[in-house]
Amino acid sequence: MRVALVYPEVYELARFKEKRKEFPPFGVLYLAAFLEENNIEVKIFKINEGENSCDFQGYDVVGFSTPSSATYGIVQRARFGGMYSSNTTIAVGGVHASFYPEETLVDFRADVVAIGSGEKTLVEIVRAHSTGDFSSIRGVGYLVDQSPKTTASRSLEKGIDWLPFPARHLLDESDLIMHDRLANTDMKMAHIMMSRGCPFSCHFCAVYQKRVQCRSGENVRMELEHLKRRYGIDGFAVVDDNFIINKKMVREICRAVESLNLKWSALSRVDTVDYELLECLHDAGCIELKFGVESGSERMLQAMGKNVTTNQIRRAVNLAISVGLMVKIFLVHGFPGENLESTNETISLLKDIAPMVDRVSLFRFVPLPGSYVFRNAKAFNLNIPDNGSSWERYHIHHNNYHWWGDDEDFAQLEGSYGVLEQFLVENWQ
Ligand code: B12
Ligand code: SF4
Repeated sequence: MRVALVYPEVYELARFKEKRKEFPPFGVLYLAAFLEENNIEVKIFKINEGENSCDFQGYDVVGFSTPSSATYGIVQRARFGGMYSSNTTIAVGGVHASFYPEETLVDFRADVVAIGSGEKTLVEIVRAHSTGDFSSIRGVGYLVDQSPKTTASRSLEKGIDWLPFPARHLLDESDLIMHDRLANTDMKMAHIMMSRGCPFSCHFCAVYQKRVQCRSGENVRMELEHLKRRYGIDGFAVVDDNFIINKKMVREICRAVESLNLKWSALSRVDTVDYELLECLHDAGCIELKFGVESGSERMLQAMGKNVTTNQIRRAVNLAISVGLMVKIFLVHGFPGENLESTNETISLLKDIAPMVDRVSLFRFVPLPGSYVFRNAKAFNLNIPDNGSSWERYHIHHNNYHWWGDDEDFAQLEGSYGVLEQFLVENWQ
């Protein structure tokens, strides 16, 4: 059996305009590793705006990964621009397919769509290739007489130590090893995932898996030892959406990696850290913590369902600095209800914490398909384009798009975004 796995390289959106490489595609790397562990041959194909007519002849299963809705169109074009053998099984998975399996089945003319975590599902799909009968596989969608049908969801194991390490050997080293992605250093580094899932429900976020699955310290240490030996890394970045959820796991990982003498960074909410835990991170080599701050306006924090206060933000930043960590913060501007007043509140918070904040990333709000705000578009008064085509509904792009409110709201939003952006440029660049 031969499987082709297809993933979209970074999409030119927002700050990714320069086409710079960000993280490796962990979804397809884990899928490929699990296929190999099951003695199934696999090759990874990268696609982007320009390169989307691949030759898939000779592959029994072609699996398309839709990591975000933003790349839906690119992946769709690759699906229809490719050359196939006559009996190929077309499978689609990823965050977008998980949220919208039925539309994905139809739009991709797919034989089967995987919903959620895909390793075991894909191996079972490959085994069902010869019969084309996917009905006994959990966590999939398929068409019966042109109508989409989904099977019962797959239960998630408590831990994920059973997963093989991502099949990095299938990609070029330049896709994996980077030099300017760890805090403000130029250290040779790699990315690593230590957990899956996030139980929080921030309204703008489209994280699919709510249940958290962790790795043990020992398992993480083994992967890092491999990365040190194979690629000679000096550091790593934890890519988990929200690394600090299970404090016991975090402490265990810190203890396990401490003696490797690697420098690293991770993401966290502001309300899950305490002094003792931050010290533990620092002692284990963590040099930078990235906080999802989002806004300095209590009203906007509440509207976004963040469930944190500006006092918690100040406290977390102070604590991180006091143990010797560098701090990066993420901001979101333009969630429904944002105006000049809330933007000024954000600027005022930033003025207070500026001396302690090393780096800032500013994102403009977009209603991500699958997020709470997208699913409750009416309640938030969102203008989601809808002419009946999934492509139009899901192709999220933001620059200058008028997502909510009237012309006056939009003018105020654009003006206040400019003020905030200018403030960041003056203080952090
Ligand atoms: C790493 C990451 C990135 C990297 C992408 C790296 C790459 N080369 O693909 C970077 C930083 C570049 C990035 C950019 C963007 N990202 Co991003 N990103 C993530 C993040 C944090 C982790 C993805 C990941 O590796 N997950 C771990 C793997 C193991 O899970 P997985 O990818 O879902 O794959 C599993 C299953 O889905 C399934 N599966 C996947 N593919 C397939 C295929 C088949 C055939 C089968 C059977 C199964 C299957 O099996 C896999 C293994 O279990 C996710 C959050 C998240 N937790 O998923 C956001 C996330 C996917 N990103 C998001 C967004 C919005 C973006 C951007 C649009 C941001 C922007 N403003 O520009 C861009 C778009 C880039 C793109 N290529 O699409 C959103 C997507 C929401 C949505 N509905 O669109 C997410 C969910 C963040 C969030 N919480 O809201 N991103
Ligand atoms: S923004 Fe972070 S904390 Fe909130 S739901 Fe998404 S991953 Fe979880």
